[in-house]
Amino acid sequence: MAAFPEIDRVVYEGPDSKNPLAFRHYDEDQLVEGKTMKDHLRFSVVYWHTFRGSGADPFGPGCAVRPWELADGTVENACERARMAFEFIEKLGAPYYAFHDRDVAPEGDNLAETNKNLDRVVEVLKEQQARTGIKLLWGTANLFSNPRYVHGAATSCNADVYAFAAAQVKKALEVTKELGGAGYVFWGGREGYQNLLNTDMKRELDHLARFLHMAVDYAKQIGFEGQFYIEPKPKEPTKHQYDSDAAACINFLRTYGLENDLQLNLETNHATLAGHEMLHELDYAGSQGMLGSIDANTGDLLLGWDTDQFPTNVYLTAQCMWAVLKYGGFTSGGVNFDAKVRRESFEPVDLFHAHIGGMDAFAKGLKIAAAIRADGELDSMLQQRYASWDRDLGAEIESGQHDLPSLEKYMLSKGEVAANTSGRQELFENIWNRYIF
Ligand code: XLS
Ligand code: NI
Ligand code: NI
Repeated sequence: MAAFPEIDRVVYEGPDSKNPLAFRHYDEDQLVEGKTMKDHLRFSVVYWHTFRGSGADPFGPGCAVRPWELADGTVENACERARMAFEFIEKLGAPYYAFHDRDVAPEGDNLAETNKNLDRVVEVLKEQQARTGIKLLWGTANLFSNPRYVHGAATSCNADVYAFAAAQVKKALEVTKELGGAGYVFWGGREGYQNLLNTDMKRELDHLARFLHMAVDYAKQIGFEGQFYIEPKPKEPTKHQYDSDAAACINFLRTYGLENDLQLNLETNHATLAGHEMLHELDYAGSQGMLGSIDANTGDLLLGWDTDQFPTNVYLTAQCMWAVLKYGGFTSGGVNFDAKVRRESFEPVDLFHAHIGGMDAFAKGLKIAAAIRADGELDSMLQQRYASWDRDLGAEIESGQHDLPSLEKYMLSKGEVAANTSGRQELFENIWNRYIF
């Protein structure tokens, strides 16, 4: 059965198109900096929001009309849903998708049955991947929805829960490998705390690190070569999540010797919740050689929680792609729409509008970022700002030729510093805007 019989493959029609079901900027074969847009952006559709999101919120149940929710709870329904999911992704023209184990298949009465359910749906996913050429960007395990994870998973006070989570990750790694996944994500779920009085933070962090090491070891054991990522988020559901932002994650990974095995999967609205701009997170991770992938979305600053809306702001998408290009582009990662339509957008066609808008915003952002880089004006202004570090004293300090006494001697003889010049922030912003409008 088709879920979207009235919708054809979405195609590129150019900036003048008024067709709501066409791309105005995402032309997958167009070359940007010598690479197709498709290969730059590596768009991915998420299973959880797009195919499992119901629109439920704390004030009411779901109201989304979804042709694939036939008899929820059965494996047959899950298989049929998977076929319809691929119909959507294929019609949209996205090359990748991502899922949690529990998005695709229902739990059984025990772990063995649950694994069997997953295997059955994975067969369908495999057949659909082969039919369409759509690939898995990353897999992950849901270690937060089931009530057993009430105190967390890898940071639970209950060792049995830790073992269950480990078994779940083992299986999720196996199916991710089976489906040729390019990566595997750890998002903290409930790995954090609500109250420090009942929390042994050091012990929980040690356990989490041990858990990640076990995953890395098992991947090697089974020959899974995908990239591991950790996804920072500062709060929700706990008031403090251990993976709070890029800097905290990198510190954690380095402390526990995991820095060569995991990169970061950065999500826009998580950056906002952490009190950072997305560009900060991308630039920080990139500067540390750890920028892996993006969960593309945006929040609503007037609401203040993780609303996971689709990104439509070209200023934001241009900044994202500017940072991605600066650090050499995606290798295993991509632009993964960890985003959901708002509750009021409950018809199936809204899923197309949302993704088309996000893809066009990112395609336009990519073109803007490439144009800024090609002109080089901002780059040379930035270089100019640091020019004192390219010669004489600055160059000597950078190459390690100075210490405190030698700098004192230099300053005593010079008396006062060379005059500072303006930071020209408004000019930098105006030049950036020239490429936007
Ligand atoms: C939740 C996270 C989650 C991860 C995958 O806030 O963004 O969706 O991306 O577990
Ligand atoms: Ni995410
Ligand atoms: Ni999120």
